[in-house]
Amino acid sequence: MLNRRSLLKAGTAAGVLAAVPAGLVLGTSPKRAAAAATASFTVPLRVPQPLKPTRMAAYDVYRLTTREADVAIVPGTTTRVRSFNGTLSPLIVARRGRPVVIEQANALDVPFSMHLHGGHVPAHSDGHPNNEVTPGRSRLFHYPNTQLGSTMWLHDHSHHSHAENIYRGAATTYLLSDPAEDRLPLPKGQYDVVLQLRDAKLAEDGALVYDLNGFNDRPTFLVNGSPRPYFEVAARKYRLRLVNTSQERAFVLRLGEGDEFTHIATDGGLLPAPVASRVLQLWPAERQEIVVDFSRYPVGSKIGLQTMQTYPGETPEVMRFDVVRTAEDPSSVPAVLRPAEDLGTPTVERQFAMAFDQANNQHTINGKAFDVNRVDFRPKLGTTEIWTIENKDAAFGIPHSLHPHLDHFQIVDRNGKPVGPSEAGMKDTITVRAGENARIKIKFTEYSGMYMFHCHLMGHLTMGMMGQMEMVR
Ligand SMILES: [Cu+2]
Repeated sequence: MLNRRSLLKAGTAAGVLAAVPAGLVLGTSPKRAAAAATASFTVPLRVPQPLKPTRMAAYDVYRLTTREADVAIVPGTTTRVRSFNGTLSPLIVARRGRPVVIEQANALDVPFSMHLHGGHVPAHSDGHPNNEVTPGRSRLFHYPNTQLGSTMWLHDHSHHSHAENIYRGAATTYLLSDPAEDRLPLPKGQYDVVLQLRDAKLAEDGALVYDLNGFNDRPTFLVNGSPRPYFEVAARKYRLRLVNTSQERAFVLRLGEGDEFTHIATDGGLLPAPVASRVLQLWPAERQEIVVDFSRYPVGSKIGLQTMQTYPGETPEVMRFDVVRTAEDPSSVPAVLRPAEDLGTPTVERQFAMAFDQANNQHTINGKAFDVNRVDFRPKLGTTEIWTIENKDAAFGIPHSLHPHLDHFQIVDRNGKPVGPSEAGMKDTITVRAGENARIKIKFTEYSGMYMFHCHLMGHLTMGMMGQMEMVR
């Protein structure tokens, strides 16, 4: 557990991180342990290949076994990880309109409660901590896939092991393809690539070092489980699906010398319209998708992807794209991607005050830490609500996020001002910086039962920043 002093230190450093303009190196020196030394761009990117269903009927059946495995992260060493099916960053590609059933067998020695982050799924398949799969047991998860296409991810939601299970590698991208989206001329096939980004601390022997409070001492960036890899690309357009599976790290990404790319999608899928961008924020649990046109670079070019928010001593490089060949490119980014949804007129308002409770050394929502025996509120299905999220930790400088399960939302405003076009899409996780506030509009539909809402910074979540809501008809 954290003591108060280390937590306060953590809060201060996080605040500095959140408040300082992009490009600056910030904060106090993180403690350094002997770390596995890997030069940047020496390891090729692993491109996740879709898992094959074990059975195909009216739905696709997958078997996911959560278990420990030894994998090569740093060349010459092995790293013991917690994995799905023994690999880092596997991929499930599902199709809208075609249900998926996953049989999850838990071969770890800790409980596991699988949650499809971003999934519109029945309560019994949502990974509520009460539905943990204990070691040696298995459980069926039913994902109807009736929602619009998007990039989601699977991770543990048990209330005691989730942070460490995610840190030790158990994170699977779940890509929901969509026939309507397939008709758009966006890059497809080998030119549509998932990039799972996270930070980590690796010991000299390659072991993952886990410390719930070590958010500023995870200097190695992994992309699909490889440290600062290079990726050989053709001189044409690529769709890159970025997923941040970090415990607490925000990536503020820049390509090359601040080169332009096209932002096309976020948590809930395609934006209403593409947005020409040069900086991309990717907070924990968020997804952002971009199209990069590598035809603007001559063959032989090497283009870095960097994060502009680093702790002292960190290397800002995340990965590198090496343009190695030319290729045909029939793809394009249409001016209209997906019309904004009309969520209706809100009739219910709720407040979410996110704050660190110094006296009790816990993180709270509306003054309360998570209690599995308390239902915080009961939304009526089909009703539109406005939620005000207020980050009360200006003094500590701690950012917080809010992730309601079951349905996506729209951001109405931040600090009273309407958000720009890059935040105009459907979201499922919103980060609010210290002392700031935001309003979201949300409408829960279809499934009754118990669902969670919580901060997705894993240290905060573990220290109580979660509640539960019961959907009622
Ligand atoms: Cu938080």
